[in-house]
Amino acid sequence: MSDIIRPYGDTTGDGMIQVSFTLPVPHDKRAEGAALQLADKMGIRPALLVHAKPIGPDFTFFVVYGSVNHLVDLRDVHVMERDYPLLPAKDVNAAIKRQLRRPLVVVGACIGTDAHTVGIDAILNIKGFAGEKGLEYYSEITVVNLGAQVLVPELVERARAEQADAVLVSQVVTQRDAHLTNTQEMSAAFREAYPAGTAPLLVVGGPRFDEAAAGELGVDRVFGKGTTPGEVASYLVHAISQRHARPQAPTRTRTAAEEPAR
Ligand code: B12
Repeated sequence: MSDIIRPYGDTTGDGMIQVSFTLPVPHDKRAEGAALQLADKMGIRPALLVHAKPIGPDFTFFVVYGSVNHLVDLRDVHVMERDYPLLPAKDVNAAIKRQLRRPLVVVGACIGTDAHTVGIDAILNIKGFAGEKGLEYYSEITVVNLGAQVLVPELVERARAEQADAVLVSQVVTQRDAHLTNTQEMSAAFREAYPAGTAPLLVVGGPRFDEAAAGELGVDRVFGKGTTPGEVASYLVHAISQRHARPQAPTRTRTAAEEPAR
């Protein structure tokens, strides 16, 4: 296969793409002309207006289909590859037992005003996602799911109270980059609340995150759309083992009084 590719619509390499957008004008002939002008300026030539629908009195939604000349060079595409092995649940449980000698505690939440809990529930709840059971299914993982609209101080407090090994945060709403600022606020709060090197693993997820952005967000890992619980469980085991390999990161063992009745 060639490294240089073009989009495909009717015939190979015809460059056809489809885009949708909304313009702040009422739906009429002029609005449709405006949509075609935008498409032309975007290099979609010739452009066909395949859908136009008013959204209230002052806005119009468009779908435009047409050909572009741009080429994609696959050699210039850089993506974040998974750098840990995918483990079946029994191996995850065995690794936690071996490394921690107690269950791994995970505290999860949607923070800020975000009320989209389906994503974090897909990862945490026993029913899981995409045919995989959620983290609650793992005998060696204790899940505390705080639900939606959790305030950052509340999350930090609960993570401390539960002696969380990992904090899993979901952010779905991206309006005004809320997912980025909320995540940065959250990671800063954990850095402030814990002595250096002792904060829980901070993991954030949601459909519009860039998985390579962990550093700038101050978290250990970012998961994007389509993440499965098995990927998260495997990552947690991997990250915990990395931490154990680091001498400065103190490990926590449960006291007899803390042992859950199982
Ligand atoms: C269901 C839904 C709702 C439900 C939420 C119910 C609930 N309990 O969650 C309700 C009706 C309440 C709702 C409300 C709103 N919604 Co809504 N909603 C959706 C919808 C249709 C589906 C989201 C969903 O459930 N996806 C399925 C899950 C499984 O996918 P996921 O979230 O991506 O999660 C996966 C990964 O991202 C990842 N993941 C997610 N979180 C985490 C966390 C961790 C730690 C990890 C490891 C992985 C991970 O793993 C998951 C499994 O793979 C989307 C549109 C869409 N099709 O996506 C809009 C959408 C998210 N909503 C949107 C909006 C605007 C709103 C409202 C503001 C609407 C309004 N004006 O009131 C409100 C906001 C409410 C609030 N305060 O947050 C917009 C957001 C736009 C944006 N740029 O931010 C969307 C994209 C719709 C749109 N196209 O406009 N919504």
